[in-house]
Amino acid sequence: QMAYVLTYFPVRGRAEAIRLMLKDQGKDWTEVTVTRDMWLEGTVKNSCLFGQLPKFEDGDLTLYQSNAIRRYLARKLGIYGKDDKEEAFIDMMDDAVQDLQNKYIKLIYQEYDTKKEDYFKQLPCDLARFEKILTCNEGGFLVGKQISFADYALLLQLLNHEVLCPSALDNFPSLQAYRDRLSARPNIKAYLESHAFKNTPINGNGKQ
Ligand code: 0HH
Repeated sequence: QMAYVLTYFPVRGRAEAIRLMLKDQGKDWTEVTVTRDMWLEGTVKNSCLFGQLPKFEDGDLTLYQSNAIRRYLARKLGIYGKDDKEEAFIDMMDDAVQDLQNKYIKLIYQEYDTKKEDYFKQLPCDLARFEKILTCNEGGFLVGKQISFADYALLLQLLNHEVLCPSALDNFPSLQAYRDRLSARPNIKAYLESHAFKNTPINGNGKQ
């Protein structure tokens, strides 16, 4: 079987949920790193279907759009629920995580110096929703009894938010337990402790 190829910038950004999923599922891939200079030259950008990265290749299949890539791999690796109903719930949860991620990205790239206090005020309200979901689901994951692609996205958002605001999870015992449990999965633990993860900035503008 040919190796997967993931092409992205030297940041965690929109590739990290793909990387974390592949690591946890024990899959190898080749990482192609595009630097700022390579990107600004224009040839790579022009070759991308929507002029953006990440790009993901599986043999002769080339995909763009990080969430399409995540769902493709989730289907292929069997981490997209056990039936149609779970699949729909996983989509719903993932969309909710995306809502949080979009707020985070807006803060980091557009409002970091002006709206941080407002963001910190709103954050407990957003996290409380996930706290409740995880408290109510005895399976230990967002949906059902097995990890899904949405869990990797939520774990990364929790880790990113703790960097932004170290006390973010203070009043959320279920979120803390979830963060600890997922971070302790052997492949995830090794990855989170790796040079590759630790030395890759979260965002492209140096803010975190
Ligand atoms: N909906 C798409 C997806 O989810 C959005 C992709 C996207 O926004 O896949 N790609 C951005 C990079 S993500 C992109 O290609 C943010 C990371 C920033 C790191 C930048 C490093 C230096 C780049 C000069 N942006 C480049 C562009 O649009 O030209």
